[in-house]
Amino acid sequence: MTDLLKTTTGIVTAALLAASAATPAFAAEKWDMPLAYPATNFHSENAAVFAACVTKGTGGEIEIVTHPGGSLFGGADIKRAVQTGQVPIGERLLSAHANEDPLFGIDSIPFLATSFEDSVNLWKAAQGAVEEALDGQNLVLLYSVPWPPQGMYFNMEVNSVDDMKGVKFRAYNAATAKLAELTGMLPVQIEAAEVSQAFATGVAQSMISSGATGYDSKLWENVSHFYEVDAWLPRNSIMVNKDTWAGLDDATRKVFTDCAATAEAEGLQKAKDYTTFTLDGLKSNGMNVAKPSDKLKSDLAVVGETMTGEWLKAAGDKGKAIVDAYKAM
Ligand code: PCA
Repeated sequence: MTDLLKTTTGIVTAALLAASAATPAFAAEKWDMPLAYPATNFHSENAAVFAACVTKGTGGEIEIVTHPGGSLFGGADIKRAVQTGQVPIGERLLSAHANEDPLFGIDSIPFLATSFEDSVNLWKAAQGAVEEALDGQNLVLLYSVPWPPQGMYFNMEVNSVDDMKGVKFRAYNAATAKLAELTGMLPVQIEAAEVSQAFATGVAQSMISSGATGYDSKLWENVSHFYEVDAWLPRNSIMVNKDTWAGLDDATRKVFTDCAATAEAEGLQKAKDYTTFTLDGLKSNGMNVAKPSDKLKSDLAVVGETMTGEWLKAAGDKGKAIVDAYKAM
């Protein structure tokens, strides 16, 4: 290389470095994403894939970092953290906020939608109204994925609602607390991250949840029975702060919505796969996994009717329109 060329190369390199320091090709941002459930749970794995999709799609301009297990914010605080911009994005079980708007509890009405197929249809009927309610709270919904069907855990055989009287019951939202109340159990609100401890210490003796959360919490260490009552399939919703969203350009938003559409579809499939995997896991760890007796089923149906009536009353015309649209599908 001639001296002249060396010098020229040096000048060009220096100029490029100076330019990139002054005006970086992009302003890389790290987005912390709190998740309430353990890293090995399918929702958390799905969120990690979504995060990688956005990071890749934006060329690293926005790097989403997931924080599973309630390690950054506990489940109960995630929605507020996103609303107020403490974090730009997060995942939350929306039905736990039905006290703010009954529409958030649409996915926890007993025996309204009891299969994955029903859950998808109910969501189709409800999505617009739920998004509108979230918009009013400074939130933009990105995607939503159901949990497996909800069944009941007990540390004894249970064949009727009478058998449940006085049992200490772990609740995760208003609907589960109401169910406990109507069946004579004693509800206590506990996030999934604390479920193992609650059962180990006797604070809780029963809960309604998926095989997934029982499996994640190694519930076989403290309970013996899981009844597949298929009461409902609650959903996790992934939400972005609306002000943060407003600051994104169209191309970036498209990366988010494309990754979200993939995550919603793949999350649904993961939920189905995880249902079988975790129910098998409960069985192989010694639990009795069974369909409810006819008596238990009919007892719970009565409780379901009461709760459906109460929800329809609370949710008014908007709620009725969703349920009617769903039933017409
Ligand atoms: N697991 C979560 C919500 C619904 C579910 O299946 C929990 O028990 O907290």
